[in-house]
Amino acid sequence: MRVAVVGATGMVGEVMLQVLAERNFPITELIPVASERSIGKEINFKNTSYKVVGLAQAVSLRPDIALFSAGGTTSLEWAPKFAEAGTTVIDNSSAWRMDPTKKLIVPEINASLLTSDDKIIANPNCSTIQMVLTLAPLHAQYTIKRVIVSTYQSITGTGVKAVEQLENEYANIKGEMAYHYPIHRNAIPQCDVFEDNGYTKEEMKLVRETQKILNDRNIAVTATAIRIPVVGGHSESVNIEFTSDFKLDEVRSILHNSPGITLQDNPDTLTYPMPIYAQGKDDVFVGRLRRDESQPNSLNMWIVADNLRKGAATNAVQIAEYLLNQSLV
Ligand code: A2P
Ligand code: 11C
Repeated sequence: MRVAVVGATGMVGEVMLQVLAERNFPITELIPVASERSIGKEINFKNTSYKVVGLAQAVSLRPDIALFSAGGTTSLEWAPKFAEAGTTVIDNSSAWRMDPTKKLIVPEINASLLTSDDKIIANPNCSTIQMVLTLAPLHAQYTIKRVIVSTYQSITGTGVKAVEQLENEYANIKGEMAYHYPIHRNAIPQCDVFEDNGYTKEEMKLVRETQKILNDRNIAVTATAIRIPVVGGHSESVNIEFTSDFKLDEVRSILHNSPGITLQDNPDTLTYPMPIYAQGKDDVFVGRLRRDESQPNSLNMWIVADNLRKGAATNAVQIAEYLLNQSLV
């Protein structure tokens, strides 16, 4: 496979390269792509050095697959050009996710929707991926009526600038601000921009993308997304109301047997998921499973995942692996 990584010098792009290498994705030629200012820069991949190229040159090289993580504007303009040249694009931005002609894929849930005609495939938002991965098997069993989610999101979701802001604040250095407010010793109740309804775009991604991936517009979702000074991953407190009742042990066993999920749930041993332990791992970690005693058929749980891995790079590479294994590229 000839694979382009668009945004190869960015936070997610770098993890994409790591994940491609770790999983031994069969790459015959790597094409690292970034903005004009990075052209010519050397990128090391599996002990070989590759030179960063610009988008136009990358299109002309007609890679088999292009993994995009260079922002929505770049995706909107350039993904169609790659697609037209015959390249299959897996796009990590929000540009195409809600386009009814594009598929929004979490491989464990809905990869079987993909065909060789899908030339632009959308990778969901990080906070959505970790939540839907756990919701999907429970929805299949008990039918979800409503989800209430509050997130505690890592600054790595914002990119390099946010990590620099936190480091500067630790060191008491005045520098460029990725957020409107300090993030050290703080919790900012705003991820992404506000929409007209008073929710942030991040919160509405949790609503809309969940319904699209689970292919069920009847699932009611309401979200509050918070940025906290953490680097290892996103955490989520999730309350789920089902149509039918459940047994807690059965929920545990469903989650335990679902691919991509690690159950960490034992109050006796203080076992529960946390971002410092999720960092660098591909699984989604679930714990603090409790029946919501305030109303029928309802469950509380806590979900943690490395937002740069399963939330972005790993999910994108798994889509590429599926395409390859099914001979769709
Ligand atoms: P560059 O390093 O040249 O700016 P992050 O989200 O961590 O800030 O990374 C964004 C990634 O997207 C980087 O690799 C960045 O390249 C790339 N990028 C940003 N804007 C463009 C653009 N207009 N064309 C191509 N790549 C871009
Ligand atoms: C965050 N979820 O943590 C974002 C980052 O829609 O792909 C990724 C934004 C997106 O702020």
